[in-house]
Amino acid sequence: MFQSEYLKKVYAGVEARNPGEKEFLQAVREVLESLEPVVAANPKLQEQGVLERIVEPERQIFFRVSWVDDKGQVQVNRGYRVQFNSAIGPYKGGIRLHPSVNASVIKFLGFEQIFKNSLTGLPIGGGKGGSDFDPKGKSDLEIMRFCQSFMTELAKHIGADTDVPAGDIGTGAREIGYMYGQYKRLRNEFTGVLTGKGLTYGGSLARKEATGFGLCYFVDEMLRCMKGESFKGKIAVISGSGNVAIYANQKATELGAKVVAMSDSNGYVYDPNGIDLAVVKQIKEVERGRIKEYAARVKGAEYHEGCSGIWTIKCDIALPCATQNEINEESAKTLVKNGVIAVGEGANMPSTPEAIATFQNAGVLFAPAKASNAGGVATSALEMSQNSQRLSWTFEEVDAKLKNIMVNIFHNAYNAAEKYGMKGNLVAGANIAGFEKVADAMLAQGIAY
Ligand code: NDP
Ligand code: 2IT
Repeated sequence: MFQSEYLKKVYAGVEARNPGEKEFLQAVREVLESLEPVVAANPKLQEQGVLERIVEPERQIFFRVSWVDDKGQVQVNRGYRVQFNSAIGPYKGGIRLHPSVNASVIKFLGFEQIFKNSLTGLPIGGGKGGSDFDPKGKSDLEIMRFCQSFMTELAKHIGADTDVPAGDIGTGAREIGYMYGQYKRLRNEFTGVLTGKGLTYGGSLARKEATGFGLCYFVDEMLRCMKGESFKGKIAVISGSGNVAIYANQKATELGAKVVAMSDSNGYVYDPNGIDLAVVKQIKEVERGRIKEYAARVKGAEYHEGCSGIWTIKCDIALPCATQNEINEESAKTLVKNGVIAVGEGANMPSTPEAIATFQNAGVLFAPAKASNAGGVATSALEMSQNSQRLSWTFEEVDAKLKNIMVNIFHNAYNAAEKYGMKGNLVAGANIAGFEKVADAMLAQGIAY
């Protein structure tokens, strides 16, 4: 519970205004709890209503997306764009296409994006969008028609200096391509309005790899500085088998770990010899198939139905890279019992509050998503810079900048936690370090009376 009356009041206001939005409330509560010592030390935050302002999106756009399927039938989905905070730069954040998308999910993602984007050190504000459209089982033409219809409305609200969307669950290079084509048709303008673009039309080298690589750079630095350890010789388990999971696997393996399990929303595969990533890429990136097929193709691998079972596999390092709340208290306890030494969040909010407490109380190194998965959006900001310059940097240049950014985020989060008497608590440190820059900009820019 909150110590400060001010925080209590702010949180009660959020609850009253967003009833039943459990993911959004979960994300807000965690940040506000971390800010107790900051609020106590800076009375201006209360005087200027900074927290009441930061928990309310600047603008929310909910819209109808109608499109025609291959049978000629009209389908209707709901589109979302939440422009949460533009204090330090244009709104920036991905577009999620998944049937579970609703206002609570988009608002929790948009809210966390404010602090994550601030942590990157780059000038980007926070936003998020998406739709309850389910890309699974749809033809390429259906995906194209949906993306065009989605962008027909979204184009009215975004722009290279206003709001720059990107990928997230269900939105990869194919969807970004269709959306970019439609934006250009409508606006007659070739600008960096989306990131994660293809390399032939303004995309950045290393953006595809960035979230997974960045996660491993962060975890590597955390292991080194807080435990004198590294990925070398460690057993790792990575949930998911999408963009983040695949490139987390690649970098963890490069750094010397053996990744023995991956999953999707149906189940997980366990391969004691180490996952053969070329097979996963073929199934997931080329064929758009299910992870189950891995066990049919690779000798010695097993498939198990259900996704939470992946956390019962004994490992040193766990990298949840699928979705929110995928590690609950029970799974966290099992990981701890099996001797996990570090958990690095690749997905957004994959650990429940009880799971985080379980890890922290057991002395497990814990890298929170806002800090550890910021490499994706950081590289998106590097794509924006390249688009503005009309230049393309090499893979090595982008990758070196990404690594530097992730190492800095670790130290900023670590130092902020120490400064406020919570040494080693990277959850609090990331929330505080991300918040301080945004709060300073909000104070400087004043309030419109
Ligand atoms: P993808 O769509 O490429 O992959 C998502 C993966 O997670 C798939 O394996 C998917 O399985 C699985 N998954 C999705 N929903 C669920 C669910 N409800 N239960 C179990 N598994 C699920 O998305 P990304 O890899 O891009 O995103 C993964 C996570 O990383 C998300 O939390 C996202 O917000 C976060 N993230 C992404 C960034 C990026 O740059 N792409 C940047 C920072 C964070 P299935 O195929 O069965 O649906
Ligand atoms: O959650 C995230 O940070 C993303 N999905 C990436 C956002 C972006 O703008 O690259």
